Amino acid sequence: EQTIYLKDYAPTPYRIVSVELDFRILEERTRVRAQLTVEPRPDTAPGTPLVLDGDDLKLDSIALDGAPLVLSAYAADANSLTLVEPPHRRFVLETEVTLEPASNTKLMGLYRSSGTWCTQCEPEGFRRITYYLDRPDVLAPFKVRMSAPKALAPVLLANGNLVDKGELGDDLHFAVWEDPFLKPAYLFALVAGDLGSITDSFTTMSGRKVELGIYCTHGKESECFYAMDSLKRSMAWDERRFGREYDLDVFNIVAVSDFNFGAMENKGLNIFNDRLVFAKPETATDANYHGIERVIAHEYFHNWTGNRITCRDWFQLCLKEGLTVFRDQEFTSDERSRPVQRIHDVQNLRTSQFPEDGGPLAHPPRPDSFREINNFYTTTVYEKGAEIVRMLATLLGEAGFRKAMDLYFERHDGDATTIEAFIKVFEDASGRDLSQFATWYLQAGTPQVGVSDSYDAASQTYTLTLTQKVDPTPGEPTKKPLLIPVRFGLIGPNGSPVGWNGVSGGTVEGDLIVLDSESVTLTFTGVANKPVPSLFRGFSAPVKVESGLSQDDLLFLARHDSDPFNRWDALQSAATTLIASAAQGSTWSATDADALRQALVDTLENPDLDDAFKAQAIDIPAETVVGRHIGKDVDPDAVAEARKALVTALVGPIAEKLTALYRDLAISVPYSPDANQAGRRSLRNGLLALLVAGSDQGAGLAAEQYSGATNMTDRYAAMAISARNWTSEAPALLGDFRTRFAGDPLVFDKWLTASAQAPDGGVIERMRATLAAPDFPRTNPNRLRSLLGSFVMTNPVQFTRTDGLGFRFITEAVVDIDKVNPQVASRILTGFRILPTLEAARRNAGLEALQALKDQHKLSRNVGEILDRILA
Ligand code: B3K
Ligand code: ZN
Repeated sequence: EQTIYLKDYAPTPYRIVSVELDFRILEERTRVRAQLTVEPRPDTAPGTPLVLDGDDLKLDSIALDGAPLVLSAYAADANSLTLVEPPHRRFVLETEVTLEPASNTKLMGLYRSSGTWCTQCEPEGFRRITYYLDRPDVLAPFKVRMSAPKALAPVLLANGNLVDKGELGDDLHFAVWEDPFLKPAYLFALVAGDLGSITDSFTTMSGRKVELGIYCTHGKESECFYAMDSLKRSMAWDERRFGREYDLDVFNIVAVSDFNFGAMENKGLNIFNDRLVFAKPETATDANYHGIERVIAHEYFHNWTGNRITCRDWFQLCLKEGLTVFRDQEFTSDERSRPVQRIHDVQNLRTSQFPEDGGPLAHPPRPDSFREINNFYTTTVYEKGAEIVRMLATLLGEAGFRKAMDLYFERHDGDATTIEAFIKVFEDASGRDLSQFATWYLQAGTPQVGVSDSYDAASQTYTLTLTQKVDPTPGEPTKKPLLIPVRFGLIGPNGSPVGWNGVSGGTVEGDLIVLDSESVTLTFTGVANKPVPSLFRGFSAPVKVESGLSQDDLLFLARHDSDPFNRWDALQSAATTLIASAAQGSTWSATDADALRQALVDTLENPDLDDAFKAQAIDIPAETVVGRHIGKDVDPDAVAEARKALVTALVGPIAEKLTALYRDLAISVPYSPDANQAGRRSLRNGLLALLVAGSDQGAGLAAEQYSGATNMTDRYAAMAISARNWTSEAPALLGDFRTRFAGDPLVFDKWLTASAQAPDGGVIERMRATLAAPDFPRTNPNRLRSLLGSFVMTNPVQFTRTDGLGFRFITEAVVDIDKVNPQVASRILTGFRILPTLEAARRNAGLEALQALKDQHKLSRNVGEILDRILA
């Protein structure tokens, strides 16, 4: 298998001046004619071959400047088209290919989803549509003509503006779309189908009116309004916060049900997985509404960070993705609660990115080699990438960050650029040397920060030592120290901040310590009392902190820290430590449990905290988080047992109080997805989770909530909590849910997820039966991920069974899925990254299953790469 290296980057010898595409869509097949105006670059030697990418293509005809090419002038196969000696001047290359979109199960290129023709081109799908220089640094204006049977496809959409349309004979019609903005092929999109729609408009800050449309299956129109509202709020926010205005006259979104990931930012024509568009209270949860708002915003924000400024090559993916995730996180923080959003994002980072960064699949946010680029759309590129941008914002301050972003847009609009250029912009705008900071992009692994301190009352001196280290990751045995921004405060014995009058030994800028070497010792003078340090406020860097704080100090911070994130984090650490030590054979003292319980009660009873925050505060860390904290020789059964025991110890004495609170939090007004109501529901469901796991009355309460629920948030929570605790009611609730919502695929996904999380020994048998049912939609990514993705990522007890049944269930499923859709298969396989953390028997069972997969099957490049990296 071929590895691609960043160091081999070179621009193409030819540029594509313009693109004209003609799609003749018929029921069975689609003919694609491409006219590419091509020109050699000034320094290209005459006679240099032109090599276009293809994937699974068959050339029907080829002409140059209107004349058919003789056989000796070119070579064509499924994966490339070479002009042996193209003219040394501008010329027009015309090719024709025939596609069969209905049999395209990889869902890359042109395919059909429930009858609708649609495309996905990022990163390398355009080459499945026509021969092309399919790479992000080849930018061209596109004109697209399409014709299709009117009955099958009354709606014809592509990027840019509609410039012509009309009727043809034989019940066909056509449309012509022109996109005036230069773009790489990965942003190309086309949709043809029989779709319903809702429309609206947005007037930009300079007064231009933009027509907005959301297209969907007929009958689903009324479920698109929340997405439309999110879109308009996103457009307004990007103007306010970043001065970015939309640039075309139309912005369309299409919802399709077969899609490899969340959504795609094609210029002026975003295509969405329908789970991130459709919402109504009876079938969508608060989390679904939240997700829709976030992803609609994310794709819209790509118009500037991704489309107007794109990536030079795929190694730079983080340039657009990390930055755009940062932007969508900021949007949600401004629209909802900032601390709650921050906790949410950090929780996500810790449950998915930290495990990736600490295991066999670790890679830098800007990797320098890959075999299959689709395997690098990872949480490291996206979420760690966003943390890096957030650190830049922290270092530069709000005004400094905005100034740098303005310069980025001004300097690079229209470019396909690099991480280096991005960093340079921040250096130029701030006057700071960011060369050490840039290491965050180039080095894998989560830094571990150690803390030690001492206080000398006589001299009123406080000394704080911070150290950093990063464990080796695949291919990177040694690590460089990073520049780590540590936002901090010192808290005195009475809970209020302690000041100082001088500090030496390192760089402190206001409330920011710049940790830029392996060890920094700061000496603060004029410190009146022995403080407790509150470090990494707002999670100012994506690191693991070994704070060395006692349970007492943690619970002190949980009560007194002025930083809400650290209050939450202190509770999480306190609980994680207790569960982890119990899972490793020690027991917590009754005092520890009492103190933690009291801290939880104080949090619940604090009138100054909002419900959504309280819900996060009482959320006892998941088994996977504790397992990660333990790090090696993990026995997931022991972790699950210890967690359950702690919840039981915490809840036991206050079960009545929690039940009363749970009852008080019921909502009597009609459902609304707004942050306040959602926060109240999440607190109530958080209490339910505690009661089900830790008391006898919980299971009954959940069953009662399930039957009485008037919205999906409450109904799903009741069912999922019951399933995760495998209560005696769980099978009945799952059964009812399945029939109650039969026929709604997105609700079926919820059932699949909850089913896959059941910790009982029968879960694998039940999943096998589900998959084997003749009507199981085995080519739909949402269904497969809901069942198998949830199982590998959130059911460690059954997935990592010592007898290997869980591992083999997954490898067998991966073999089948790989034949249909390699991207989905390889994503599911990444669940095996957990192996190095497990105790030997489980680890070996997992390795055996992987080795059998490797030895016995011919696998796609996608799956092969992941497999080899985990086995390495
Ligand atoms: N840019 C797309 C992701 C494409 C994934 C290809 N495997 C959606 C997004 O990040 O916004
Ligand atoms: Zn993105």
